[in-house]
Amino acid sequence: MSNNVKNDELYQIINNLKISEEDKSKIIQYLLNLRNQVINIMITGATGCGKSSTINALFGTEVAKVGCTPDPETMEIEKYNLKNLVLWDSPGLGDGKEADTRHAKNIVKKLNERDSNGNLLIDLVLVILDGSSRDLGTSYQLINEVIIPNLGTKQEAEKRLLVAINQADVAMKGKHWDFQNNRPDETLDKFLNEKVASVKLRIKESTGISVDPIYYSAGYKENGEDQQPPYNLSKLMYYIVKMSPKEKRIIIAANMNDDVEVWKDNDKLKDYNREIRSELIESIVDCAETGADVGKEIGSIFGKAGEVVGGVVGGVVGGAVGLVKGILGSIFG
Ligand SMILES: Nc1nc2c(ncn2[C@@H]2O[C@H](COP(=O)(O)OP(=O)(O)O)[C@@H](O)[C@H]2O)c(=O)[nH]1
Ligand SMILES: [Mg+2]
Repeated sequence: MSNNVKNDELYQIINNLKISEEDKSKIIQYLLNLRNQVINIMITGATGCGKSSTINALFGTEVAKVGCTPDPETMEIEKYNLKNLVLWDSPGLGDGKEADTRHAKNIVKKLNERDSNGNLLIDLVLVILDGSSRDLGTSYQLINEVIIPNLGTKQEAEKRLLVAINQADVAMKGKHWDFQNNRPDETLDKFLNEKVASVKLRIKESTGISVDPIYYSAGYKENGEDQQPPYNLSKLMYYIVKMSPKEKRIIIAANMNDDVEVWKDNDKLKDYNREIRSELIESIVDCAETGADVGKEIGSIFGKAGEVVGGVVGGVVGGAVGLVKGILGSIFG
């Protein structure tokens, strides 16, 4: 019964759109079919690089425990089941020879796993690097020797690998971070961009694979006292959305953190929140195979709640995320 109620809600929203009946039913069909789709993302990197913090920032708090090393006995990959989204949190290298061998083996196995349809299970691998660390040797080893050789062809590898440098705020030991505005000053920005370039180069030289690394900060929370919101989290989310299979992108939206604070502070190279919104709308229009004019109409529901916040943050990843999650939540239950 509850399912019927939820469906009614969805139908109502779609029905109110000023689009053809045919397009309405196409969209509803596409969204309902998504119930049978699951997106799988692997998140890996050295212990302490900020995997748990990143997961919590992206998808809402209380998902992963921060500052916890996985059980050294089992060393299992941690699995987080969200709404049709599965996160595989796996320790990278640097925990000692024996542990490293086990971690590598687990990662290789997971990367080669296939779902019941025979497709590769992992849609996207996010490798997180600790931006405050001078020695990224084990991270390069993880990327170049463990992950990339198990991502398939060059093309497949480039499509499925996202490298992100975390802890941008403490990359220069806390210096050159503008705490007032929660962003790096010019010196730190330059330093981080050089780091991005050098990571890109090291991967390219070793494997021939071209990645487009970004830097960000997952932020931190300590006992509810000392707090710092993330920086460039929308940029990270934009890359995640863009690199995910088109038909599954909307699932990510259904799981985004609805705390507006986390999406506020980003570099100005792009309006990432707006870009995410466009990507999502485009994915619905494309996957449902509706007319081109439909995008604008969908945009009108996606945009509405954004205005409530007073235009501080636009698009889905602003205030609208709550509304969109509401709509999508009615699909994914
Ligand atoms: N300053 C700062 N600290 C961070 C950031 N991300 C994570 N941390 C801290 O780094 C430590 C390890 O983070 P955690 O998420 O548990 O790393 P994991 O082992 O990879 O899951 C924790 O104390 C976090 O609060 C960040 O962007 N900036
Ligand atoms: Mg962790």
